[in-house]
Amino acid sequence: MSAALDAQGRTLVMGILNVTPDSFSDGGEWYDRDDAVRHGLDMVAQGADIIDVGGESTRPGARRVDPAVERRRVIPVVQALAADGVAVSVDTMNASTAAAAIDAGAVLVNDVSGGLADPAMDALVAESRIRFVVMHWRGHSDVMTQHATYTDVVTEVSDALRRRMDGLVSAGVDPAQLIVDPGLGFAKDAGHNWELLARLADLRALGAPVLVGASRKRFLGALDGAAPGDRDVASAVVAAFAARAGAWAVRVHHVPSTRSALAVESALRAASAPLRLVADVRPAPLQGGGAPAQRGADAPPQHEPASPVPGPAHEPASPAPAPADDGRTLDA
Ligand code: PMM
Repeated sequence: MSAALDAQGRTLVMGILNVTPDSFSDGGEWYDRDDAVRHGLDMVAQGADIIDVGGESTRPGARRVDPAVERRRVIPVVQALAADGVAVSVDTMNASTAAAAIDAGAVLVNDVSGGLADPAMDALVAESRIRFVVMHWRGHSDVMTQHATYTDVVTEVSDALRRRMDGLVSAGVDPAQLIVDPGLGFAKDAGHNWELLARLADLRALGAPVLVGASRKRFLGALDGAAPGDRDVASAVVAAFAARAGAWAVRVHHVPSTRSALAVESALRAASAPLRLVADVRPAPLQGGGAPAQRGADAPPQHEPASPVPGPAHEPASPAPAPADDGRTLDA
């Protein structure tokens, strides 16, 4: 399993490379092989850790693409990037395309159906030992909006991901191969997406790294009417919040703004760590009325979830200074 996919003390950046004529944001832009390879290398130079190459649009209403056509689109791009030392992921629901991409050097299979669309996918993942993204999915793009009904979206997505992980493990997959993704926008309306983002840390209880794909999606445009190409600031802000919730990686179109946002989150976390440490080891000072000080809404959020689950090692990127014994506490 590729070391390039190990969290390096920070949330990783997966750059999106759609070799399609019709993806919702960048359809047609990287349809030519050389343009696609150049864009992939540019994203790496901008700080992408992984390049996710896809040949089938999954925008709402999209029609399926013949796997042979998909392979013609993606395999030469996967091959060229992998030969250049890039960690390549292939965004496909087809086991035949995934197998060809693995042969061409891909180190990760990103299946938006989590293995549900192609009955041959589980066995391929088990045999190849490839890392595999299990995204929450309720049906193909032409019907998915009909399935956007939930009583408790976070619990239902979490339970469905758990069932899919169990299915893959029964097929012989090592749990360490798996990465989970809530599938924002896939059979989810804007409210569902926001709820999932708000409770992203809950998904870490599944025990697998969490990938988040919010970039340029419609629910971000709904905030202010921005067109897909004008949603990178909103996408970067979501990336920072996802990192704060412990996301392993974010899947994005615009790498520079994402890296900036993640750097801000990382610096803030590093700066808040000593304060938290001081507050945690000292008895809470009494306030005027004698009540213990509260860790209320103003307190820095706990970065790690309550349950100890594997995931990104969210140590500060730079070593945090030792806690200053200067009387600073959260209440100061
Ligand atoms: N979203 C799209 C495509 N692939 N893969 C994962 N793992 N998660 C996502 O949210 C996701 C995905 C939507 O299409 P795009 O490539 O145009 O963003």
